[in-house]
Amino acid sequence: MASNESRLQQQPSQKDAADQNFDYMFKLLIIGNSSVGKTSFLFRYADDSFNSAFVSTVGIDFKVKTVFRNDKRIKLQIWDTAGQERYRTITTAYYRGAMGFLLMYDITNQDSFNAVQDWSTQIKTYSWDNAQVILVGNKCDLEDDRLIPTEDGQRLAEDLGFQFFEASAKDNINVKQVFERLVDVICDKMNESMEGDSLTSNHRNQGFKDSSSESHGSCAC
Ligand SMILES: Nc1nc2c(ncn2[C@@H]2O[C@H](COP(=O)(O)OP(=O)(O)OP(=O)(O)O)[C@@H](O)[C@H]2O)c(=O)[nH]1
Ligand SMILES: [Mg+2]
Repeated sequence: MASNESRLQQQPSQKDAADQNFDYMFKLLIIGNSSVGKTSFLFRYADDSFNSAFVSTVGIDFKVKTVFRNDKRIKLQIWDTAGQERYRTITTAYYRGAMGFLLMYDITNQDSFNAVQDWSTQIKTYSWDNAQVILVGNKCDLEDDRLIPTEDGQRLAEDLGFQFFEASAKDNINVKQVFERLVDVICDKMNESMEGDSLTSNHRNQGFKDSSSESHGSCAC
């Protein structure tokens, strides 16, 4: 549960973490090899900030963000995992109960793409069957250094049954869209399984209650 010092200051305040004002809580995880840009992606989404220095995550960290769907307040509790192998036991312990995953690779890093299959297996092993996954090819601003063609990412996502985006935390490309899509597919899945007890009802079945004062995502419904 540690993170580097400079980023600790930007963790959600205790007030945010304790705020009970929400209708649903979605637990999301960002996973993938070290240095693919998981932390950068989360900081871009939650704080609209970007740091070009690489400070590898130690263990696991999280941020909260609130979005709205059908006038319902959905608190996203977004866990940023360390990609380094040595933290794997800690990070996989957090998979349980996650409703959605961003599985990230770096379009300029072949190893990170090759590892996607293994990360997918980790999801199947440690999380719910119903967990929704989006495959994200990050660093699409680095077109000159690209090693993974877009089509390869698309094909792999199709094979694994995941949705697919290319994105850039640095240039803020598709960052919000990825999270919005993940929320949408989770909502769709919930509506399917609830059969009528949909998001329009006052259904508070999630374990945490919390809210962020940060900016709200727009409703894409
Ligand atoms: N050009 C470019 N660089 C990026 C992008 N996203 C992240 N980076 C850089 O890539 C490096 C690694 O980013 P991190 O976000 O720390 O990577 P991580 O996946 O969290 O790594 P671990 O914490 O070790 O698992 C940093 O130097 C970032 O500035 C991007 O979209 N484009
Ligand atoms: Mg990190």
